[in-house]
Amino acid sequence: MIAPSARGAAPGDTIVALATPPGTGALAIVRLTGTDAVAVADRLFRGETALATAPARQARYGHLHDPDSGEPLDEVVALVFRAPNSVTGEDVVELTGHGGAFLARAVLEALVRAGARPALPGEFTRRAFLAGRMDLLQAEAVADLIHARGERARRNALAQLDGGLSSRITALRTRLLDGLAPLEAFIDFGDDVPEAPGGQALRGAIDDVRAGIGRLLGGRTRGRLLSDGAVVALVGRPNVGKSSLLNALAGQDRALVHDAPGTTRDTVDVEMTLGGIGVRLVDTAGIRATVDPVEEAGVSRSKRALESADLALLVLEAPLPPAEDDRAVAALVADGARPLIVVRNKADLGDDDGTRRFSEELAVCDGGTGDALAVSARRGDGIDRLVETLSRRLSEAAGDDEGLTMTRARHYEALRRADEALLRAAGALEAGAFADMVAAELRESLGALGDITGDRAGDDILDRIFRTFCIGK
Ligand SMILES: Nc1nc2c(ncn2[C@@H]2O[C@H](COP(=O)(O)OP(=O)(O)OP(=O)(O)O)[C@@H](O)[C@H]2O)c(=O)[nH]1
Ligand SMILES: [Mg+2]
Repeated sequence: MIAPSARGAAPGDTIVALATPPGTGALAIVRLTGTDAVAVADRLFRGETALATAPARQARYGHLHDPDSGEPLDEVVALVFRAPNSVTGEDVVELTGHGGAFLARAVLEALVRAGARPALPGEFTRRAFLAGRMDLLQAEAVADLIHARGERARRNALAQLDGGLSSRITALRTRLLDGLAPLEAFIDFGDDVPEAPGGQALRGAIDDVRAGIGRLLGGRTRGRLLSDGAVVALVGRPNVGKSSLLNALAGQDRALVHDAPGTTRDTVDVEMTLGGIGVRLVDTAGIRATVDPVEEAGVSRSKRALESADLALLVLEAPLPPAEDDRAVAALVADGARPLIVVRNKADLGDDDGTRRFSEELAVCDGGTGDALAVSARRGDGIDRLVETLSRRLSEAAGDDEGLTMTRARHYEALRRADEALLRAAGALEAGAFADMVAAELRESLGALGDITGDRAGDDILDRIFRTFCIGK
């Protein structure tokens, strides 16, 4: 955690927002934070005592009245948190009332008339950050937690909120500072120090930190899978049953199925969760050489969908021997660019030996996992096993459960800057450059690492990050 002084004083004006989802519910919580939070709430609150004299963190029962007309608004339980022992580091009041959309709006509006300002998206979390209650990685984890699209993303965000990732960045910075300190001493007091500090120790520190950065950079795919979800493309020649399979996997009649080859033209998406990861399953047009310009456009879309997929599901037709078109599609998917699962559909009509061998060979060239499954989209045979296999492969692609994966492009960009500066520092060291040149690169790298936790984040960066939050967070 970084001292508040490093980030400037928190703005003290009092803001208010609904902390629970808008709409009708059992309860609605309205939250105020700021210097006047208690005074503003007291303009509406009538209970045994005023909130100004209420002990912190103890529920107080009372009623809210309109500050102008005195008309009763709602029955509430009020909680007061006093600075600095609150989530924002300021005085905070939480008013829990009955959950009605209109009611909550009336209370909010009355609190604004009593002197509060409606909060901007993410403004509560931003104040927590400015007060040094959390660093930027943790603030982002709050947003990630709310928007988590699967169990793994949720776990990762929670670990990030706990500061797991922050302490990793801090450890890298400490190691770098240890290397930099003797160098700075030499630059400042060179006259009293006969020789530049040993390049060996510094080199060791640079190598260690670069290795640590490399490990974090290696989690990029994993991070993207967690935050954006995975794209799984169903590909194959026309009429093998891709659309039928999409419907079977999604458990709904989503894509048009027909016995005429070339039925699907546009890609069709279904969102689902597999292996704890949000998945967009994409059905594509059957791939074959065609003279029909519309079908041809569909085939191009299929190829594009395949290129951007994280996993390909190649569909073959079990009862028939492999066709020329099957081999052509197989050549497209088996390029090692992404994991591949081969499915032999229509197994209810038979399982051709040639196609079985062909599918197994393809699956083996994908790393020998042998994920070549016989299924029947029509009867539902083998669909459970296919879901299991998909979940396993996606969960492998999302990596182990360290819960310490960076999920944002911002993080990776900063890591890359830190690494490039270290590379330059190592080069300068090697070339016997002046100590202050090496030190400048090390400081640059330290700064870039600090950007990840938000040590020198300006308003523009904070605006961009907190804009994606909901109001009330
Ligand atoms: N017997 C049997 N027929 C199936 C099965 N799956 C699909 N079919 C039939 O195969 C035909 C083609 O199915 P689609 O799902 O439209 O095939 P597609 O691969 O999406 O075809 P295109 O969109 O033209 O590329 C339809 O008549 C389906 O009813 C299956 O498991 N068993
Ligand atoms: Mg189709």
